[in-house]
Amino acid sequence: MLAEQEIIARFCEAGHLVDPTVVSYLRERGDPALISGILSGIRKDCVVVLPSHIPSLTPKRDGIRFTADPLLEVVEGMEGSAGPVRQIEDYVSLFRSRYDCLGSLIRKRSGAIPIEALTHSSRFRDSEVTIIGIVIDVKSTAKGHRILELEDPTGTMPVLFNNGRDGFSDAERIVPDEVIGVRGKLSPEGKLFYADQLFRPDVPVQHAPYTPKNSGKVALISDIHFGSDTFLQEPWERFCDWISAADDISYLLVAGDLVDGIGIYPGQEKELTIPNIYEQYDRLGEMLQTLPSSLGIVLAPGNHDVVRGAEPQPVIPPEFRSQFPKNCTFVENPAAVSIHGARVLMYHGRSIDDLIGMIPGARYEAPAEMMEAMLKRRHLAPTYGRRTPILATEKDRLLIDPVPEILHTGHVHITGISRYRGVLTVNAGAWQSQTAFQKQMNINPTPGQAVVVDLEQMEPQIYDFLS
Ligand code: D5M
Ligand code: FE
Ligand code: ZN
Repeated sequence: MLAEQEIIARFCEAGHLVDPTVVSYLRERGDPALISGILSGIRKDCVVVLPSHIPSLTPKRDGIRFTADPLLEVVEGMEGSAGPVRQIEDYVSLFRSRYDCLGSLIRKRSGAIPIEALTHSSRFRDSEVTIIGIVIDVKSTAKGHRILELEDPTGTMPVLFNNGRDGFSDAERIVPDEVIGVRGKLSPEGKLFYADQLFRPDVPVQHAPYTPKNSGKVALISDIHFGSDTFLQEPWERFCDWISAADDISYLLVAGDLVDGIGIYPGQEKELTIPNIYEQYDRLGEMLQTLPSSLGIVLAPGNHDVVRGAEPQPVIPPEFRSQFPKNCTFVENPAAVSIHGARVLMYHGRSIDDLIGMIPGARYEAPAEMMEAMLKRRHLAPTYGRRTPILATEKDRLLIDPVPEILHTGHVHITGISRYRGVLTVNAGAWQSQTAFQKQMNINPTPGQAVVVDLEQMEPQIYDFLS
């Protein structure tokens, strides 16, 4: 096991600074010989050792690309794939599929043993080992250490992270139902696993986003909330006029809460200008008819839309789509669309409320940090049973696999952008001003903004239509 300080010191002694990505790579590999190998290949006058100096960190693309026509392709979450509500027993296959996929991502970087091999024999009693499992429970002890119960298909094991250890802040951010690997040792009496190091499935450090050539720009928005009395008609119209004139924008993606819906919260009828759900969609469709027919529009549902709330959410059904123009493509929540080969993972973002409630220091004003939390866990909604309803499906549909070029969410009504290991994360704001509820909760939205991404450069830009 290599500590961060130890790695930095080794490079420092040799007269170099070292990039944090290289440090985290070396921590994960845990092999001191690797540092010597790297140092022997570095020129003496090199100031900072970067990922590009290390052959095994050369950029690699993840997954299959779809670079042929059509230019817009729904890769996951096309109409009909969400499936019906299933039996409660299907949660077993949901979590098994989560463990298998995310566990194998961790296993690629760190050999692991089954929990059963630790509990049923004394062979590994004195050695450092890695176990991988789903966190079935996690809490802090009276002394501020972190204790959790880890489960794999062979057994369960209580795991302790000491708060005096290097990297404890990562352990503080462990949430229920995420899949992690822990490296450490079993206690002498065999009842507790002392963890030194935490592995998350994460985005590979060498992940290289695909940037299509001559692909133009895509506008990312969310949460139109059409039909609500707080819908911002004028900023919306300014946006529509602007995008109609913007020849370089080829696609408009909307990450859910297309309309305000009916009966979503108690007393909602008093806050609606259009109290009929068919009419909400019809009027929205008519507005979208005014946009150029050459603009490809992708529409996903959110928790205010007419479909079931449990995720994956199906596409908006045909009976609500009659007024939408032909250039609209309806997708599920979540969905992955490929635009000229660049993958955009669209997710409404209900789990952001849950993550903010569980991760120390998380704030509504910085939603992109929660998107990074999703990417580290390679899961859009890691925790089951809080505010994000998740359906029992045979395969876990909320996994982040493969890694997208862009992760596009909404829901919290606050714009936020970041880049994590080459993935651009965009939480798009809303077209609804602060609601009475948000005022009570002290949530201050940033409405009337669109984020435009140049796909060739992967550069985002915020456009404000509020005034
Ligand atoms: O959610 C917009 C934001 O406001 C999101 O962060 C959740 C929060 N919100 C809104 N209504 C509620 C209720 N009733 N309980 C808890 N949190 C809420 P939206 O999906 O647009 O309603
Ligand atoms: Fe919303
Ligand atoms: Zn929402």
